[in-house]
Amino acid sequence: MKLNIACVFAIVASSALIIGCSESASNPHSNPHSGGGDREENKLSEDSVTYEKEVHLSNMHQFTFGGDNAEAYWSFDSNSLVFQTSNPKGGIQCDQIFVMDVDADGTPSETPPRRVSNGLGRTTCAYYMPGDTTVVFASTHLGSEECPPVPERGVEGRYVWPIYTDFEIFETDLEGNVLNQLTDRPGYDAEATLSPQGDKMVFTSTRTGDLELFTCDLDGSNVFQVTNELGYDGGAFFSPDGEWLVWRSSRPKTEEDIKKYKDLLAKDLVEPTDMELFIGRVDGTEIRQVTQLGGANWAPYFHPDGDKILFSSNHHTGGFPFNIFMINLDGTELTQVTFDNAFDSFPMFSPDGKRLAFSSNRNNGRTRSTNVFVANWVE
Ligand SMILES: [Ca+2]
Ligand SMILES: [Ca+2]
Repeated sequence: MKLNIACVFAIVASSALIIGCSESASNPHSNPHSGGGDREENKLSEDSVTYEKEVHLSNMHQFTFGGDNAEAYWSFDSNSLVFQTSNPKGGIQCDQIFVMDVDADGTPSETPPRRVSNGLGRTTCAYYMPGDTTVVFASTHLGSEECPPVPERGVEGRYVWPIYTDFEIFETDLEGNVLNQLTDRPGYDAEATLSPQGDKMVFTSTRTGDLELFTCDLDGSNVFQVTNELGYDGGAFFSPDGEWLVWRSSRPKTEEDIKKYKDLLAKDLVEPTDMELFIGRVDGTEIRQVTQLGGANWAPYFHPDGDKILFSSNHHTGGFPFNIFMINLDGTELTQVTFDNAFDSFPMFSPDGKRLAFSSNRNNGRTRSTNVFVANWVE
């Protein structure tokens, strides 16, 4: 059994290296020391899911096993996670929303994860509402009850993300009953997250013709546009004091890049390969760029102190792996937090500041599975 896994790993590792080399050849930020094998040897033990260099993480536990599990975000009481899962082999053809509980010692509850979306259409980006008895997430089910088609690769075969215009944001209880529809405008509305104070929501919408951030009250009223520059503005989270936002942006500058961006957006697609992190006040003032790293810098989340940001990036490799990094708000002191050789992303601190949830391809038996992990944060 072990031999088989080792063989599969060798094959996967060598093909990953080929992809990595061909993609990083054109990236000035590529790191020649990013080979996969070294990192695997850094694991603390054969059973461990933690790598030796991951000094900010301890007591790490794997919470899902198989399929594609991502965007796991904490409840306000720090005892549960809401996340999205697709697992065609397990009968989940496209992303649906699940919740699962975290025991007091940071291990998975014996109660298995349970679905809270209604099983229709595709869903994305869920977040607990204050009180932890309802969640918000985006769903395409009003457009069609089937899973929407996944787009083929874009220009020159490059990776693209679909911007499904059927996405509207809904609030449901934990049994899958839709209680409220919070958006009702043509175009994409998704990626809702809440302020830690539980008084505001931020989301991404194409209602003005570009991908922009908007805030609103928790019933969907008082919509306010935060960003208005050309490029992908999305995936926003509030600072611990609720006064700032951090998000990912693309800023196409050349005529050629602007045309490419607009042409893709007209087809409801976006290329997520060139993104940097921005912060700004919730009223849209004092917007500034935090990273200038190159590659894809995304999935940002504020450190509980409010003076640093954790995020996922491939600036160091130009392709794979993606790892979680930490950086000061002024762009200094870049620190690598995770060291898996494939994919680490979606870091989120529990509201009590004790734990980090994230999604990773580590320990997946050399499959393509992405799973949810929870670790204690070590300062
Ligand atoms: Ca809409
Ligand atoms: Ca924009």
